Amino acid sequence: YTRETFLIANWKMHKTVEEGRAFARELVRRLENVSPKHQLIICPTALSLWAVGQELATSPVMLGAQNLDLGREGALTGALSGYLIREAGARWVIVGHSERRNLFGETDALIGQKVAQAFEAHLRPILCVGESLDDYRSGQTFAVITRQIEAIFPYTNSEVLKSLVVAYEPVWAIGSGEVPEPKQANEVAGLIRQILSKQISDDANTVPVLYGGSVSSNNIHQFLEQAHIDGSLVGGASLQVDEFLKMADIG
Ligand code: G2H
Repeated sequence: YTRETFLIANWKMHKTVEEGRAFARELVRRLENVSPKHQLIICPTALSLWAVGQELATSPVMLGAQNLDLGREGALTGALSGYLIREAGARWVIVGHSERRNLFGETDALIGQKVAQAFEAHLRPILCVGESLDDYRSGQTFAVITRQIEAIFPYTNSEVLKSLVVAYEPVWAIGSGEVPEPKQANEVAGLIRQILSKQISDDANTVPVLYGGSVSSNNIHQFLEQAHIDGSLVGGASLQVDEFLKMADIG
């Protein structure tokens, strides 16, 4: 099976509009005459989406948001719909990042609805799943991942599910400098595809599954060489253009 491969920058709550713009401008300049071997996506803060998108417009680099809220438009103070995100130039959106789950109290059910809303707004969702340290230590990894993936099934049909991207991010590996054994991450990525196959059978073989959590240019290749892993979602190491290009194998 051939699958798309990705390098996705999740800037989290970093970079002002001007800093985001400067990064994008530099990235576009460095990518002139280069055809990247992965699809590159930058996910800045919602505030910088438009400005960063303008800089990226003439390049192959795509734009993504880090979150979306339910609804299209209406009396929802502080909320941002998929529709507005799409209008601002994004084609992708991260859904269910562990920081959204743990720090903002997002439940499996809400995340399922957000995935559905993303599809409705013509955004491709990057669904994040991952077990906590306690889950990991008590051997619950597979059970937790299964629950998190299956939670989106009631809200999505098999047609849209084919264009899902999943990022496996063990919570204990996020921003900690600790990473799982690449083989172990590969096994979970395989499991993710197996769970998806219950819903979309063979099409699960074309759903990209990424690894995320303390990835940098020092360790990315050991993950990318795994059969079930199709790229990476990167936080801290995605904030510098040099490091980002290094991870993409572009000097
Ligand atoms: C995991 C990852 C990006 P970091 O959250 O989503 O962040 O690479 O900083 O661990």
